[in-house]
Amino acid sequence: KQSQLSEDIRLNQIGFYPKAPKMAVLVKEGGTTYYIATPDLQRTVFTGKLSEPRTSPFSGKQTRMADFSAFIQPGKYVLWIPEIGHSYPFQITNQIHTPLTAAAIKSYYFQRMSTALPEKYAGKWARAAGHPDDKVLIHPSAASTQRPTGTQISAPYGWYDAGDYNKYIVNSGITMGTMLAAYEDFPAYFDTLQLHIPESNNQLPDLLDELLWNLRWMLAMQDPNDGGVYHKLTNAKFDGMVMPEAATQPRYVVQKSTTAALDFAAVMAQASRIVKKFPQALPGLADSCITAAEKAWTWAEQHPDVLYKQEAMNQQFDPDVVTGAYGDNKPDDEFIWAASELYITTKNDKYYTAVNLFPDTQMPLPSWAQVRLLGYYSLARHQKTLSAIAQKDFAELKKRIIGFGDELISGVSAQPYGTVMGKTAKDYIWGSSSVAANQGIALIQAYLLSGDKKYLDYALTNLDYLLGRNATGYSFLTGYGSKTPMHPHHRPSVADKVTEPVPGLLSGGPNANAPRQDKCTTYTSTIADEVFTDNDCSYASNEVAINWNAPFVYLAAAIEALQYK
Ligand code: G3I
Ligand code: 9MR
Repeated sequence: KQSQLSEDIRLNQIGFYPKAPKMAVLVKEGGTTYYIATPDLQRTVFTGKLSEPRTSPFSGKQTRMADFSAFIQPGKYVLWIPEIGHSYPFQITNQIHTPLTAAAIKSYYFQRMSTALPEKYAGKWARAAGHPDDKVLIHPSAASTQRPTGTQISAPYGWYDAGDYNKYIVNSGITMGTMLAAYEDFPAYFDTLQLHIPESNNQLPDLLDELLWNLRWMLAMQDPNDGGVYHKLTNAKFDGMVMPEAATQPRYVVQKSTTAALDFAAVMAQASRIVKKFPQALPGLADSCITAAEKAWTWAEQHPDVLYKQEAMNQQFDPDVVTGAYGDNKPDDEFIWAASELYITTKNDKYYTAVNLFPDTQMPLPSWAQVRLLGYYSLARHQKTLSAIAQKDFAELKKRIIGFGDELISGVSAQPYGTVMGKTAKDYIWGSSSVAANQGIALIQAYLLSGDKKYLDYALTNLDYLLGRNATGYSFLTGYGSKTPMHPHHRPSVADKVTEPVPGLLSGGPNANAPRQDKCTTYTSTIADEVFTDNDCSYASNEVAINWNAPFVYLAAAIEALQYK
């Protein structure tokens, strides 16, 4: 009998709700019976049979499932297969994912710019302030009559985008939109969620306090002279792997773009109606936000195809800017998202009629470059308050969102890990963890519109995926799980003297193309769902990013708020 730990048993390394599905996956041959046992293996509390083998379409490897959903007794356990060994310990309890949900939001506090993080809030990850961003240069690509090249503007605060030290409006857009949506869908859950941040004792929910840190920066990215929005605030080149305070290269805002203006408009419109509920704590902010949103929208209507093309920009202007591009050559979906949010907040039909809401039959999964569904989700969420013009489309919206849920879940029960994530190798792109999380959000939306619990169960399979039920064996959220990334591509985590990386950050996850993209040499597999390396050279599989953490926050919070009682 094997009583040692086996990494061949893959499961959510945190645990399970008493009354929800519970699955583990064995990726090795041997054994037929499994036991749920106390961690000392002294007492077995449940016995089950492993399933018939399933074959991975990517590797041809076989897996077998242990479905112990019928076991509902709270406690701390391992899954034990005498011929194989035992799993990491896990817990069965209600609120199992609340600590990690709070940590995933708190990770944004750790990404704050222009402020020191004192030990009181940051613990051993305390650090000095970086990037005051109060003397930001207008790059020649952004020069205007009122703001010629070299003009200084102030645009402090905001979050570091990822493992780098820049801030990008497009990526902030989907990040803010996703977390504001989480708040709109589950306000009661967030109203009591404590993050232990400097604002924790004020009148606002901590989540909103954290989002305001980035909102205030975004507002400063709008040129008050014309309503246009600078695409990003950045160094010319990426910094070395140093702490924020040591990264002191000149900062620029670069040219305005249509996608930045529209993502900005969407976020400001959405934020406006949310902060309006807190007039005492945030006097005037709702009005500032909606004014900013309408001005940005007007600019975008006048400039519908000012795309961000970094190489072309560098042909024309100096210095060359080679940081993240977030270039996107199709602003149609940004128009749909911005129009939807503006319409919901202002109730002005002109926004609704400005776009073709259903340009095709596609339901494209959200990503930084594709935000159409953010508009759909918001319209569905606010159905009851909308005018007749939108009511007539509601049936179509509902049909599409539920249909998308059906498409995501079809065939999943035969998948090697039984997760919605990974039905196709195409899921394993740069930032694949956000693919899993965004699929989860789509399923939560299908659940909210249909009331059919199967969508909630399938959403949970992707949370399980992210927390360890996957082909790499990692729980991708730093600090949460028995095997989590220790070396993410995250400058503070690399440069500080602390062994553990900053907690609550979601690693990008397996990316079939990663070795060609980051040239890191420690990958050990070429199979799509396994191309991952816990090495800080691996920005294409092991970086972190605000737009990946955000759907994780949504998914984990939604599942907690809706948890199976
Ligand atoms: O969507 C296509 C897919 O259809 C195709 O099959 C696949 C093949 O590789 O590529 C997919 O596109 C990839 C895309 O990410 C997926 O989102 C591109 O190849 C890949 O180059 C692209 O990577 C982006 C990366 O920047 C490089 O530009 C990531 O999305 C984006 O998250 C990442 O963002 C960076 C910022 O630039 C800088 N800050 C850090 C941040 C995170 O790494
Ligand atoms: O650190 C950068 C990371 O945030 C980006 O995602 C990545 C791709 O744009 O680039 C990283 O910076 C690397 C640069 O592209 C090439 N030289 C090494 C840099 C740090 O490892």
